[in-house]
Amino acid sequence: MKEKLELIKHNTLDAISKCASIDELEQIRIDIVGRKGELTSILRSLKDLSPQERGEVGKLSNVIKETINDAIDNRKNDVERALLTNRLSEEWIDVTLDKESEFTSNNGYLHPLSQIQHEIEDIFTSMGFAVLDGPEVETEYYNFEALNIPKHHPARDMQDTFWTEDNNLLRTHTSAIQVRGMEKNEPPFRVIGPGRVFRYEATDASHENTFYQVEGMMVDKDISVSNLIFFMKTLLKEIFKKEVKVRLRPGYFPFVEPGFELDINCLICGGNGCSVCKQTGWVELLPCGLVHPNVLKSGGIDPDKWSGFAFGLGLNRLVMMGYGINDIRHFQSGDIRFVQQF
Ligand code: FA5
Repeated sequence: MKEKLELIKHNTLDAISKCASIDELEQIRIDIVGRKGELTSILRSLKDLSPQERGEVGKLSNVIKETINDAIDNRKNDVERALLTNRLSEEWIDVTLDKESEFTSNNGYLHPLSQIQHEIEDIFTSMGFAVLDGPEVETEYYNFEALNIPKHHPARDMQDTFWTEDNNLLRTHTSAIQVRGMEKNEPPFRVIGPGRVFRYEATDASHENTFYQVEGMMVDKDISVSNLIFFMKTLLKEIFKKEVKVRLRPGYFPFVEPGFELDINCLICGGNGCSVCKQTGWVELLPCGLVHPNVLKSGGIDPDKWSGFAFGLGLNRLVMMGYGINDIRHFQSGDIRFVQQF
């Protein structure tokens, strides 16, 4: 009996040492020391032995059982460690790979309009503005009525509009985001709203039917034109990294009073006149003004307590000025040679 036990021990330890899988090790445990295992059956049959033999064999069986259990546990630890080391070496990522390597060179990059939008968001968030979003398909209310442009008002003709069959429209300007901003925020607040806008108009070197704007709005106590000019000048200085010649002239927008057109000296031709500035030397870039009391009212804000400024920056023209691009139609041309330059 003792030899039989020693043989089981020898064979089992040998099998354990060669085993490389957790499941197989568990199977060995079941087969040898489990409830119906080989060793357990021997222990059960001890009753047939003489009392002296029973004592010796019982003791030996228990020692062997313990040895086998320990060997299985140790081997399991070794196997688990080996599996983990394997995984670590297979799933290893080289975070130090340099930018120019094969891995990264085919990644996409941002369109110049997205780049400028992110830059403007950074400039304004650093001055305490929150960034808002709004839908591209808008209701008449948000695009016109809440902005003091009621039905049949001639100012609707200033922005040729794409209408949908259910009487909604493709927003003609990001000013619709102003209204949503007023509904969402209690004054005082400062928000900007970047986005794509659409107009039903003929295209030329400086006009597109689909272009980008960034709306801005600040509502606080005693806001004046000098607050407006400060923020506009800070923006242009940060964008162009130099002083740019600007001019402010009266402009009519029903949602501001007074309203202005801020033009910058054409950076394509240096002010001499070209197709982009329509030979005037100036490019209309940043209409702005003090928020009309009716607009504050439609946003649920008391115009006797609060005042504000708003602006609507045309992003395509801004990028054109920054890079000397002489035709706005390049932005949507889908020509990879154009976008690869930025
Ligand atoms: C507006 O859209 C007003 N919502 C701006 C505004 C906001 C005024 C807040 C006052 C207060 P306007 O239609 O001028 O205004 O457009 C604003 C800017 O968008 C223009 O200065 C120009 O840079 C750009 N823009 C307008 N039409 C086009 C077009 N067809 N193609 C490219 N850019 C355009």
